[in-house]
Amino acid sequence: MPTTSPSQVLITVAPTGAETAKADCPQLPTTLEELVRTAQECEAAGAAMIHVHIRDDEHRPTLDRTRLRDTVQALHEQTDLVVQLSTGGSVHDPLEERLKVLDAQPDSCSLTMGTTNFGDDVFSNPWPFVCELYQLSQEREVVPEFELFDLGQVHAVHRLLDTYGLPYGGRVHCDFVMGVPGGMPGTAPALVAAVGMLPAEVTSWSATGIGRSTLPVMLAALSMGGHLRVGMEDVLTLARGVPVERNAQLVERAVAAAAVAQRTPMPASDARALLGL
Ligand code: KMH
Ligand code: ZN
Repeated sequence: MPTTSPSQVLITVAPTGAETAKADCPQLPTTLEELVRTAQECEAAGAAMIHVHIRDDEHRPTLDRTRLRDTVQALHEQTDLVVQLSTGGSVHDPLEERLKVLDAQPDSCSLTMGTTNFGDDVFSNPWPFVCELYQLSQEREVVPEFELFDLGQVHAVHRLLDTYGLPYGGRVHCDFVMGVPGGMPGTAPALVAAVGMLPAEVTSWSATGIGRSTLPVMLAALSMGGHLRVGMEDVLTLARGVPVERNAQLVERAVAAAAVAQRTPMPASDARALLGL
């Protein structure tokens, strides 16, 4: 049974990602200090969860386990946010390294439900890897967020739950990542189709649209009672030619859009109940 009010909206911030180079976007939070400051600003603006990709000293994506642990610890100490580590990493990360992300003991981990063309690259998620990561999340008591880039991946959630049962915590939270070149488009009809295919076990879902699909997906998700993911992992402009300067601007915009739909940002404590933490 939902313990949170339908008038609330869970806002997840994905502040960094693995695709944008610091040199191209100096305002991208890539150091631990920048990440923690960003997390605090986004929490103050209304975010309840943070989806984390980390960078090395040269600002390149890394899955270094010590850094991941330090990051989880710093975010826990300095914010109340639910900390979700990306197990997607970058398109170049080996599958074995991605499994080891759970060693850093996050609250939550992303779990992508299938392989997707990702621009000119391939975001590889073979079925045996998906199953291994899922079982590891159950064993380590980490709540997965199922990342769904296309309709086949929505169907794969049925298959996974039928085979391995419910996630740790007993709740099932999905996130539609739309508008990736190679995945489903970031449009209202695609979101309607995807939500209609979710298994009955799903207790909550959010959506994000990459690039110019960010606003259509946000507005469609709000109108359907969904939750929101925003952040510089997904979009780098507020409007054509207007760069995002701080991730908190994207959270503030989501809060404003939610207010039009008479929905208020969910505090992290309620997000924990929603996700089964
Ligand atoms: N960086 C993308 C290849 C996730 O975080 O789990 C994968 C991604 C999904 O961002
Ligand atoms: Zn990610």
